[in-house]
Amino acid sequence: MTPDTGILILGDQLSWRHPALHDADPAQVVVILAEVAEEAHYVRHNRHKIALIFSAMRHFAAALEARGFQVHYFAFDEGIPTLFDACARAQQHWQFSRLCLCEPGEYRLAEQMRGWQELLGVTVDWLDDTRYLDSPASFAGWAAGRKQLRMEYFYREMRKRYQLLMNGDQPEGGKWNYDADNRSGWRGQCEIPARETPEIDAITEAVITLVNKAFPDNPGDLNTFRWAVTPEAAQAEFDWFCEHALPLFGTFQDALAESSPWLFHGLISMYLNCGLLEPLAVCEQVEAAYRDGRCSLAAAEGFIRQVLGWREYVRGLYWLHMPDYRERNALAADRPLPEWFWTGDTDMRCLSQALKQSLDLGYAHHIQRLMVIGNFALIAGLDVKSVCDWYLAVYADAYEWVELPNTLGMALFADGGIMASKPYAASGKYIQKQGDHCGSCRYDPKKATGENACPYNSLYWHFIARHSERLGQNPRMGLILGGWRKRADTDKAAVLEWGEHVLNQLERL
Ligand code: FAD
Ligand code: DLZ
Ligand code: SF4
Repeated sequence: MTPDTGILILGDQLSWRHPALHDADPAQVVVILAEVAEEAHYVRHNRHKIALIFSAMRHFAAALEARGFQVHYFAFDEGIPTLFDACARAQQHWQFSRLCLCEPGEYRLAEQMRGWQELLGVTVDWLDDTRYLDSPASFAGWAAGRKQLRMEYFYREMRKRYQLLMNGDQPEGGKWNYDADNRSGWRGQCEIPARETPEIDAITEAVITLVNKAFPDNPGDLNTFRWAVTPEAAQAEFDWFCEHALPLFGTFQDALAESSPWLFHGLISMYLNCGLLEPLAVCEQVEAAYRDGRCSLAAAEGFIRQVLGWREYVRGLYWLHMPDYRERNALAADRPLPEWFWTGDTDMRCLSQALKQSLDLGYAHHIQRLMVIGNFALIAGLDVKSVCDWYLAVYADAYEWVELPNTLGMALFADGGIMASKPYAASGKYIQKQGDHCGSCRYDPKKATGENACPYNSLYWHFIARHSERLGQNPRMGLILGGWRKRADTDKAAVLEWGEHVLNQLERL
């Protein structure tokens, strides 16, 4: 039978819960998947991200066929420029009269897709992405009329809505948030469990060869490719996390370790974001681990807050504030990105390690992204657009809906406080407290001036001083500003002068 409907499935929508697949009759539809130049090139994506998506797309296509679906797959070497071209070619071939699209994760693509009905001359059905736990419309309703948006209140609503870690209408354990239990620094207190690499099959091998050849200038060392590319393999990774890492996830959530890029983190954002794992299912599995006594309440709550709270909250903010959001630069930060952001070659040990693993592995955990790399970009006043493009490029889990609010809003405070109630600025003292990098660094975290002084220290005070007027209006900055103002004038002048010196030689740090 000739299909009357085309269904486009994007590289980050590889889920059986895709709204168009839900009750589709395989005999009536053709599913289109396309590896295209525009999506692969709109930033210098990490090779890990491209390889993960292409391999997961190819595996998903095979699984669709196994369930009886007709699939029209465009491989990268067919040279299809855009997703629109792929749909147009598939339509010419199959002559379907209806195309189903599920709302994409990026504003850029959503804008393009709005013109497709007219350009293709077929009916385009636009479906909500029901894989998320909140919708942009529902978030806008929650946000309407509130003077200030805060994740914590949104999160409480979501806990009630999904009855996660609840006793009736009360939070399990009597408190909503156990963040205070989740701040231990890393001093090698215990063994970090070793992780195994999921199987690399012939499909993934072929994709790795293709990506190495077609993207020679992109970051990413595919000799270290370690990502699952099917829902089953991603689930096995998550099961491993629940058994081996979840019990200490909360305790070391904010830690930084020389010996491990992963610590006790989930390594699941890349799967949640492309459809291989479902957010509600992972939260339920973690709650079950807590209820069975396999992890503490602080660990379970800490994890669920990230997925049910932060992840949905940033998506809500993105759609609420786009397209203006990406133009914001509240602190007028415009200093060029040092070249070493693309190599990791800096003597700052914490930063070098975070940059190198981001570039090579396509992964850094939250505190590296926020308090090592983001914090440096914030206090050095690096150009907001360049920093956002860098984050969108280097991580295997990066899509604008989640990258932009986290980078522009949370890390750079460039939205003026929509996302964060105060800038996440910190000196070397914080990094020293949270981890063990400083012992291997040529800089001294206790010094603020002089050749071996930790650059984070003078840059931090330079940041506070140059934005003191604006930050003075923020009650949460009162103590810090008060402390700064009370310091002796000579002391302040020396730190600021050194900070200026550091800013003038960022490339050489
Ligand atoms: P875990 O520590 O195991 O956490 C579990 C899950 O919680 C994550 O997989 C993720 O889905 C969710 N989560 C945790 N924090 C956040 C958050 N702030 N926003 C959204 N989801 C969250 N996450 C992305 O998925 N893509 C990005 O492009 C991205 N860019 C970021 C940029 C900056 C500057 C910062 C500060 C954070 C960014 N994050 C991003 C959020 C977070 O750092 C990653 O989700 C997390 O590090 C992924 O690793 P994990 O799966 O091991 O997470
Ligand atoms: C990130 C990405 C890449 C690298 N390549 C493709 C692709 O070739 N085909 C595709 O359908 N999707 C790809 N993606 C994911 C899309 O960029 C993503 O769907 C949009 O950015 C919306 O989130
Ligand atoms: Fe990072 Fe400063 Fe510590 Fe070096 S001394 S590792 S730059 S915090």
